[in-house]
Amino acid sequence: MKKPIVLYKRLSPSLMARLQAHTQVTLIEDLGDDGMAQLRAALPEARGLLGASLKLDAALLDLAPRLEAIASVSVGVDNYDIDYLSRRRILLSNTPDVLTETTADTGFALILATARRVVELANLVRDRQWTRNIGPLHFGSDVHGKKLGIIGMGRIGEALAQRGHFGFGMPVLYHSQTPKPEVERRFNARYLGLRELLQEADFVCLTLPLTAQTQGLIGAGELALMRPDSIFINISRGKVVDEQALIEALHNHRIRGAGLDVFEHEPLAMDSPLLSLANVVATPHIGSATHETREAMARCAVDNLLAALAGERPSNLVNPQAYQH
Ligand code: 8YV
Repeated sequence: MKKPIVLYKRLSPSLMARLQAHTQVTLIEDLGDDGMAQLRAALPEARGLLGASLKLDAALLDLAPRLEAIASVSVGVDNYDIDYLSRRRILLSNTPDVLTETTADTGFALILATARRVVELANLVRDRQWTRNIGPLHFGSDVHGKKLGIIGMGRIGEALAQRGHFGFGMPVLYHSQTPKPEVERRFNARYLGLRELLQEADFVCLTLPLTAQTQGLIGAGELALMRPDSIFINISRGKVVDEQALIEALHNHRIRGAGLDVFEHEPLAMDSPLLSLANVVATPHIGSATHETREAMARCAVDNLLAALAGERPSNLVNPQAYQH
């Protein structure tokens, strides 16, 4: 018998065919009121879930007594209550590695776009305001040779360090839970305390997961340690930062600018002050959003789900304590 699963993210035809060959798929694409009602109706029989960007809390998963596995199409797992899943022996998998390089590319796109004011000045051209040679009023700031500060030295942080060190000749500073000697060797990186990094870096980049320990890590006090000519980059999760404090620091030019791909609430509110600040480059959570990478992530999630439903250990198991061989 094919196990019933619920898919809450559209897959490519080939991956959909692969899932349908092995499972009985219910596809829910729109997670509005109707979609959520459909999801709740499908949960009682569901053995597996596959998707992303949906908080699957206990209230929802209590509706799924037969659930065996969740395959998240993401590396971040802050949408899941891992203790709850482990108590119920529900296997949670994610898709690390396949998105590392693409997300680090996004980080550097934001570094360059923010430092060189690319969006603001491209819009000046588009708005037919380029009427004379660009002068100091429109100058940006250099990236090459500047100090790249990375908070969170995991896979994506390392990929960012690689780009900065080899690509732009940037001294790499980093802060993480534990020092990383290999990273220091490969990129001549220097481990600093959080306060020292915030004071010394020209670019402060967040590449750490959202956890109970990192939520609100960067508040008004931390932002006040940054220099007026430094730039803040966030490609991790919006809730790692006190967004109101960041808005005030940007509005009062206590930092030069910010490149943000993630926000406390997404989509970003239409009346967010961040949308009115010229020194902000805001992108709609596009960290891993390329055709190639999202297909690779979905393929990885399908592999993880089919393995889990077959009683095997998925390659990217987030909660190994839930696995019974
Ligand atoms: C997207 C991400 O949320 O992987 C993550 O944790 O934040 C992004 O890649 C995800 O890819 C949505 O499918």
